Amino acid sequence: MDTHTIETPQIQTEKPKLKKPPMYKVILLNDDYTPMEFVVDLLCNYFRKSENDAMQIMLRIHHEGQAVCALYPKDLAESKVQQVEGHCIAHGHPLKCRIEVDSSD
Ligand code: TYC
Repeated sequence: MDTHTIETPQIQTEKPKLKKPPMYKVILLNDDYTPMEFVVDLLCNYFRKSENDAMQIMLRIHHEGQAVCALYPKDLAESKVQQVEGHCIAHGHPLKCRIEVDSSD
């Protein structure tokens, strides 16, 4: 054994790569039956949109078939979908929404 060897402490120079938790898009889908006014109210009440933004989003869904309404961590996105669909069912409207992982970063 070499008694003169001095152990140099290992210093971590690289930053630990901390990954942010993935975010999920809540996407509302178009249908032919849910009234436009109901969708606007829903966007204001469940997604805290202004009346103006809610109207624009509702029209985008109506014309393009769907639109992203919000980004949340997975558990919040899932519970938002449940709340929104529950509200629609309670009022007899077929509006559906889904979530999709946001792969933009
Ligand atoms: N297309 C519906 C109508 O003409 C309106 C609508 C908009 C429905 C958005 C669902 O997610 C929706 N009454």
